[in-house]
Amino acid sequence: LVNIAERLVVLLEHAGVEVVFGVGGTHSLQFLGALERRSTVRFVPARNEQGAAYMAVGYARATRNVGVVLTSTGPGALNALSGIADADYSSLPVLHITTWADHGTYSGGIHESPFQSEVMAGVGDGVEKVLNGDVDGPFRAAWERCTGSTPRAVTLEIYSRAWNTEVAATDPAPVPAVGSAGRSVPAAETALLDRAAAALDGARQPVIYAGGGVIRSGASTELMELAEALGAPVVTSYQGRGVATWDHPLYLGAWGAEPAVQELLAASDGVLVVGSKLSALSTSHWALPLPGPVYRIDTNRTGHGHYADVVDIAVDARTALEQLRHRIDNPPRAGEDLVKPIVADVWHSFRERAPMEAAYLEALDAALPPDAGISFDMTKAAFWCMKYLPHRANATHSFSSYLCMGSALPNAIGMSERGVGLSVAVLGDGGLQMSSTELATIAERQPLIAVVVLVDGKYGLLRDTGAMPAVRGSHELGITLWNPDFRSLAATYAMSHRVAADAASLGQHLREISGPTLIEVPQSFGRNW
Ligand SMILES: Cc1ncc(C[n+]2csc(CCOP(=O)(O)OP(=O)(O)O)c2C)c(N)n1
Repeated sequence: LVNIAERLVVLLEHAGVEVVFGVGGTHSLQFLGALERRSTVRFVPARNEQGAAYMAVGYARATRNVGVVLTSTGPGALNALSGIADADYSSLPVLHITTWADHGTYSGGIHESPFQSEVMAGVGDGVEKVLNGDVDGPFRAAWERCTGSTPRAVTLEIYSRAWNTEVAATDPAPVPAVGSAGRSVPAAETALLDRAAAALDGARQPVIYAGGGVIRSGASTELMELAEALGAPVVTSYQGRGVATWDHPLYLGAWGAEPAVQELLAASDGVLVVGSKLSALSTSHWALPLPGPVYRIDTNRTGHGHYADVVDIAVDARTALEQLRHRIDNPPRAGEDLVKPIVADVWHSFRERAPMEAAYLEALDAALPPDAGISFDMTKAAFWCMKYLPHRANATHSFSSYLCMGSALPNAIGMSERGVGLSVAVLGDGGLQMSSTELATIAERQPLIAVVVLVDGKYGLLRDTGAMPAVRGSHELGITLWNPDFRSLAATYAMSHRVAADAASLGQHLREISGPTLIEVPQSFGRNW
């Protein structure tokens, strides 16, 4: 016999979980004890549950494995909400393990939160509860939802008094491998795939729009093979920017707001959207024209509030792309001829309107190793990077589609748990202040990490947005902020400190990095990305 805490560790091991990020509590100490005794799954102690949740998000992005986060009843669980909501918004597999306490009627119990399950269910894909001796069933149900054809964030709530219940130490039943769900084509979707293939194959100028779902289902190769078969230019969302690199003659990148790309789409007569929410961010608030017919491969058949004519096809991205590829008969259109002048035009316009930003991005690109993990916070620099920082085939990027400030630092810590290469967080001084508690996690684990902080003493993005006549925001109130001395801050957390006063020195500091380093960039980027 083993107790539920030990059983849960065994279940995690069997599911291939390598690491749990979290903060313990009196209600979850038994689980920490079981982790310590078995020592099969690493535990990364975050300093705040929001940090822990965003570490799980970064880890899930970098490894495509399930990110696991541990919190405890009430305040601990609620601290993690934005990270869990973010994971679910971005369809990332995150398993949130927490506890609950039941006092029947209100009795002022420790962390008593009678609403906890409803709140958790509201931000993610529901809650599985462990009440008594059965932990295998709820774990399996939660795992299957996390790793389904649309990955989700799911909470597993263990009753805080159930940990010591003993259960049989049998071999756990195998759980589905991550990425194995949804590889078959539901019969109802076959006819839609036929229709989409015919529309694209017959189009004069087909275009493909790819989102993060392509990367998460490991379908980048299949996407580009279909693009080549059609001769279709490929535009991406911010999350889809890694599907190819700029040396591919059909690849445009996350340029949905560029006038030349909008013209290209306006002139197209067949669009395939794959694994994308068609979010405001990547379509310049849905101004990106998508003239019909538009088919969207997405395992959630949700329809779209702004692109009402989109026809959803509920098939896993990789499977759908393979199937579409087999249905293409016509020779490819000369999409490369359309892409070439757009690429030249976009780069020219970028370098002309933003020479300082372009220099920093070039330095960053030249200094990053090909397998770097790089996360971006809600700093203006992030928006420039999303659009214009080249992506390497083996790199991972992490950017909160949910636009949550304070996410990039823990994201990079989570990415560093993939165990190889350099991790870089790019954030503003505001974003650093929102997450600097996790510098302690860095000090403890000593990952190869660069924390690149753009220092302007302001919430720069808010200041610039507020200055727009339509907004009339504050000039100083809630905008200009006190900053710590970053050299002392780095020293406190046993990190190296560098100042990159220009682009070249940013590149140099990144190339020379040998341990946790805080790189201060005394610069505010523009807002005209
Ligand atoms: C959790 C959260 N709180 C508030 C905001 C609103 N917000 C968006 S950008 C921003 C300011 C960011 O400032 P900073 O990190 O210094 O970067 P900068 O804009 O100066 O480059 C704020 C407060 C947010 N996106 N997320």
